[in-house]
Amino acid sequence: MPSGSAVLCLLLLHTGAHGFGILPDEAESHLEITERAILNVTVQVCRAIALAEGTDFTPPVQPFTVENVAIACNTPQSSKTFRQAIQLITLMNVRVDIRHALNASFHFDDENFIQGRKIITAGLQAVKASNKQENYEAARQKLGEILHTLQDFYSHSNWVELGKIFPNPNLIRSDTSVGNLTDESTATCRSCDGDDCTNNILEVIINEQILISGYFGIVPLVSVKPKGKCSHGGAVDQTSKLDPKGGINKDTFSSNHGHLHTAAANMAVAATSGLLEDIRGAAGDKEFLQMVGISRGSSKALCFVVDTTNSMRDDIEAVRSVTSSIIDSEVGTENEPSLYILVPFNDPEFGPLIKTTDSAVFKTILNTLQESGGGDDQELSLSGLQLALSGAPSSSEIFLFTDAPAKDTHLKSTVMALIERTQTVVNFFITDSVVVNRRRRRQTRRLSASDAQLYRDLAQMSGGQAVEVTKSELPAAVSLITESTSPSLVTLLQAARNPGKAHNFTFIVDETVTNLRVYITGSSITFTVISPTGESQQSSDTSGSLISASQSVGNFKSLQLNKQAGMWEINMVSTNPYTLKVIGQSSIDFLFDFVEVSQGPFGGFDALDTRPRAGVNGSLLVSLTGSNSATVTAVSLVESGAEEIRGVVVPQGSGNFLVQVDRIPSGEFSVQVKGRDDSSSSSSSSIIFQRQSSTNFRGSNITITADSNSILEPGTPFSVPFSVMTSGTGGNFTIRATNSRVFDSTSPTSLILETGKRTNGTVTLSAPLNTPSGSDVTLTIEAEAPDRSDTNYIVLRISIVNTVTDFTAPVCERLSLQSNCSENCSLSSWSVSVRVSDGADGTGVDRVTLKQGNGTMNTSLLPGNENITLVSYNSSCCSPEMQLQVVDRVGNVGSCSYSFREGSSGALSAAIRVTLSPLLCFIMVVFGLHKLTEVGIK
Ligand SMILES: *[C@@H]1O[C@H](CO)[C@@H](O)[C@H](O)[C@H]1NC(C)=O
Ligand SMILES: *[C@@H]1O[C@H](CO)[C@@H](O)[C@H](O)[C@H]1NC(C)=O
Ligand SMILES: *[C@@H]1O[C@H](CO)[C@@H](O)[C@H](O)[C@H]1NC(C)=O
Ligand SMILES: *[C@@H]1O[C@H](CO)[C@@H](O)[C@H](O)[C@H]1NC(C)=O
Ligand SMILES: *[C@@H]1O[C@H](CO)[C@@H](O)[C@H](O)[C@H]1NC(C)=O
Ligand SMILES: *[C@@H]1O[C@H](CO)[C@@H](O)[C@H](O)[C@H]1NC(C)=O
Ligand SMILES: [Ca+2]
Ligand SMILES: [Ca+2]
Repeated sequence: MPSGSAVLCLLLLHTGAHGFGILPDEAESHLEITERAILNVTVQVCRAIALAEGTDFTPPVQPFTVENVAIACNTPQSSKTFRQAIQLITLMNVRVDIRHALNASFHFDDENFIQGRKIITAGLQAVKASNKQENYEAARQKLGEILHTLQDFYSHSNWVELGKIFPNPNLIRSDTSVGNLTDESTATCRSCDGDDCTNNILEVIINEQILISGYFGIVPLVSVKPKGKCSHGGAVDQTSKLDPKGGINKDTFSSNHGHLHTAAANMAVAATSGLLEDIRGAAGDKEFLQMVGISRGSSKALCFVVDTTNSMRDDIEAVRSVTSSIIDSEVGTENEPSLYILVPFNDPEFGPLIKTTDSAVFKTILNTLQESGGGDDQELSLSGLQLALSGAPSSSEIFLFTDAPAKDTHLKSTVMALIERTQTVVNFFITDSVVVNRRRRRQTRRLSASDAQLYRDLAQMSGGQAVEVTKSELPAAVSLITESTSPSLVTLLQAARNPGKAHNFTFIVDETVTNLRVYITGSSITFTVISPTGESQQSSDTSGSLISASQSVGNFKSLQLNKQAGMWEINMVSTNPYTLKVIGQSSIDFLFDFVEVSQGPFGGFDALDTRPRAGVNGSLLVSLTGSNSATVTAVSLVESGAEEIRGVVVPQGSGNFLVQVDRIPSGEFSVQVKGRDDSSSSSSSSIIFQRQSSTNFRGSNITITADSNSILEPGTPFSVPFSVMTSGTGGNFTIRATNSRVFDSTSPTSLILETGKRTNGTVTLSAPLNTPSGSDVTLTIEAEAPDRSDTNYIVLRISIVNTVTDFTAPVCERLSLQSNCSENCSLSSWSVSVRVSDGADGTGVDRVTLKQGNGTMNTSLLPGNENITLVSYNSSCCSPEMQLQVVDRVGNVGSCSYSFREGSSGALSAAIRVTLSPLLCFIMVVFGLHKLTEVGIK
């Protein structure tokens, strides 16, 4: 770059965003626009569901919040997963400004309308395909990316200046014109009048309704634009200093067209709502809610990873019986798991991942699970776990059952990476297996200490338990742990000591916490519990008043504490390794991501898909869930046996807090949050609370970057370029690239790194041709230091989508319409029959739903032609209108409306649009609408 130093200086001075802001401030940011639209459409969906079910719906008060919308949807227990989904979508949105800052198409700059729309429509197809496969995580990621581009349109183009009052419907479809475009040689702007840019767009552009956008470039002396073109504007944009000077963006109030900022932001909210409505139409209401993290029941997955080799008969039986009891006691309650996942593993096979929302289906699947084979006495437990970690929703709890060592220990670091990235808790149930020895005697075989240690390590870093029991103890152990899988489980404290060491732990119990429990794993441990009022009870004392129940099985102990708000203490005494975890139920919890403050032109922060940098400062984005009034007062990183590292907390609005710490530890640490809720209904004074991450994280001196916002097409090799750097000692680093679906892949196996210098590599992946569209694959790229003391990784979720060639929605053709409607509507009825087809080149009709109308609808396939759906609708005349929503197999959504009323515009315009040739329209007009409505249009 010729003028590098000048650029650098600019980058340091200007940290505005490009597009609507990416940090909340007084103007509307991408964050706020996205959240407003998601809340808005979610309310519409919940209202429609309530209406369909005949239940009451009380809309939340304005302004909508995650909490009040979750309550209005009758799913308050979903508020954490709802917040989590919105957070992921907004972080992916913001990332576009950081990763693709200078790519004009992502921001509709430089009049790049066709390419900009392509980003939106291709991404939208991927979102729809992912939803169809229930891969909501992948759907959220892609959705965030395309919403950025969609929203930028309203700030960077002249749509608002053209006087439009509705969003541009053609940005989300590929078979239409984006608008009236112009060529490179047409002038669009004049220079602003000093600071006044209110009239800088040429009248001819406005009068002829021509769609334009601003040019943008950040390199002084090098950035150019075609003659006469408008610029984006603002201090960073160098093209705005060239004639015609000034710009047209509406990013903030102080932008050149800042007077239109609010109009543009509102239009962006409406456009985002429109895109979400299109996704809703393609997915269905219930599925849309799942995409945004809302579900009936607990919003939690029940996820089992089960060894199915020969010796596992008893364990499989235990899984069956505990699942049955969970399902039987919780179906229909708010504790019911919203998703059931099973991953079997054996040797040499593992998988597939089986996922269902239907508890009856899950029971059947478990009943057909049979033990067999296994070959030698090591099994592919980590392969099974890797698959489960890639397919389960993030923050899930996984239960793994085995009696054998892992054969695939090389996956340990990959599994750790996935646990850290998804913040999943993994519990291991390790049983003694019974083997027949050479003398034909039955003998109990226990996992060797080193084999068990692998499982213990993974359990401990994930915040789970490694329970080691005999087969006969297993059912008791499983029910002890699974009975606490409640939707609102929170962690108050978790710690581990290895080697064991006496330590006094304290934790705050707040008024909102119920069902307070302590889990301890380890052998020969004694402890004393001390309550906030100073009462104490020792582990050996069975008659004390603090511990209301205590159960032990194998190396695992569960205590139930009598609730008392305030500071508790537990004094652990042991020389054996142990883990300690204090949990309870509460609606108040927190979410967080490690983020990196961007060095790019627009500042902002980007969520990390890697371990944070060790030894240097770092940032976290923390948000509280379950309360509108709670606030974060302190965040610290807790390293085992070391001093806590306290962060500086800066509120960001929308319930988000940016936390900056001076140093990310090199060793294992967890994240502890303390906070206060001043306006709680359950107490007059304020509530002081404490929560801790389940997951234990690590920092690293290695940084890995890779980008993969493109889409993997089955049958076509897909490249993922990455780069690795270390701030520690260089050398020959080991590189591992692992994908969750065992797709063919190539990657370097080592890279020579020099301290502080980036080194590039490429992973290629190929999905077999028969991979279903909408699947996803998790790719983990790891780099390990030569002495194996330091590892980092990047975890990428890549969507797999087939090329779509069907861009049009199914069409309706009315076959007949009959009515005998009279004055007394309740005594008369009308009916319509409609033929729905997706055309010869279409993918076929997937779904027909009744969007409006109180009548009954029946659908059937045309005998002999499965591509045609026949719809018959009968209704009382009191409900004079009906609307069908028709969706094809790739999610193109259309609608048709009918009414018995003569001249009803909805019915006729739809009919004309979808079925009539111009000649017929003409005939209709000539003959009058009345007649045709009665005879029906064929
Ligand atoms: C294109 O221009 C015509 C005539 O100037 C106008 O009527 C029409 O609304 C414009 N289309 C769009 C999408 O703005
Ligand atoms: C809310 O969403 C609906 C579609 O569900 C849309 O018509 C409406 O414009 C949106 N409201 C706002 C304020 O954008
Ligand atoms: C824990 O506290 C007790 C008193 O409550 C004290 O006697 C003991 O030394 C403390 N243990 C540690 C490891 O600090
Ligand atoms: C990072 O490097 C520093 C010094 O070079 C070292 O002390 C630290 O242990 C390293 N951290 C990791 C995670 O390897
Ligand atoms: C780096 O290590 C790998 C395996 O450990 C080895 O195959 C490779 O030759 C080494 N590269 C160099 C340049 O030493
Ligand atoms: C590594 O990749 C980056 C980004 O793709 C590129 O800019 C850089 O030149 C590459 N470095 C080397 C040494 O190839
Ligand atoms: Ca085996
Ligand atoms: Ca179609």
